[in-house]
Amino acid sequence: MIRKEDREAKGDDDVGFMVRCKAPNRFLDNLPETSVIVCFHNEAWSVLLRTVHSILDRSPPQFLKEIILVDDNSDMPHLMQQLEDYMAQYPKVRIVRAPKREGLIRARLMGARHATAPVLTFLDSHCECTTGWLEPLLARIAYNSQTVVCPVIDVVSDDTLEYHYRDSSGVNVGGFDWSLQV
Ligand SMILES: [Mn+2]
Repeated sequence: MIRKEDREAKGDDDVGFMVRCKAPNRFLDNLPETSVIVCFHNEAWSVLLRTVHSILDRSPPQFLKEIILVDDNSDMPHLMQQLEDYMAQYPKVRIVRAPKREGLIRARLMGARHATAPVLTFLDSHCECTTGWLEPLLARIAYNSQTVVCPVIDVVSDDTLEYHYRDSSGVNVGGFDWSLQV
C-alpha cells in the first residue's frame, strides 16, 4: 500500500483525483502490475481483436503483465488454431481453454488461477480500452489494496460498433439494486 504522505505529496485527495486525472505525471511511477482476464464464448474475431489490441496499445507496458484469454468452450472455427497462431506473436497474451462450458464467473475464476500479477482486471471480450484507462484504476488499488474499482464505461454501438464518448464529470459510486443490477 502507498503511504498517505506519498499520496498527499502528489497532491491527491478524493476531489483532486477526479479533477487532475489527465494532468501529466499525475500518477505514481510504481503502480502495481495487472493481469487482464478476458473471458469469451464464441466471440466475433474482429471484436475480440479490438479488445486485445486496445489493451496492448493503451496500457503502459510496465503495468500490463499479461492478458489471459479464457475460452469458455467456444466452437467457432476462428477461435481454435487461428486464434492460437495469431496471438503467438504477442508474448503477453496467453490462452486458457475450458474443457466444458463453465459460465462467466467460473471462467473468470479459471483465469484468476492462471494470473501471476498482484492485481486482477476483468474485462468483457467486446470492449475497447481508451487512452489512460488503466492508470487511475491501478492508482486507487495502490493506495488501498482492498479497493475494488470499476471504470465509467462508454457505449459501443451495437449497430455500427462506433465508440460513444460519455462525459464522466462527478464521482460515481457503485451499488446494486434489488435485482442485483449495478
Ligand atoms: Mn458485455
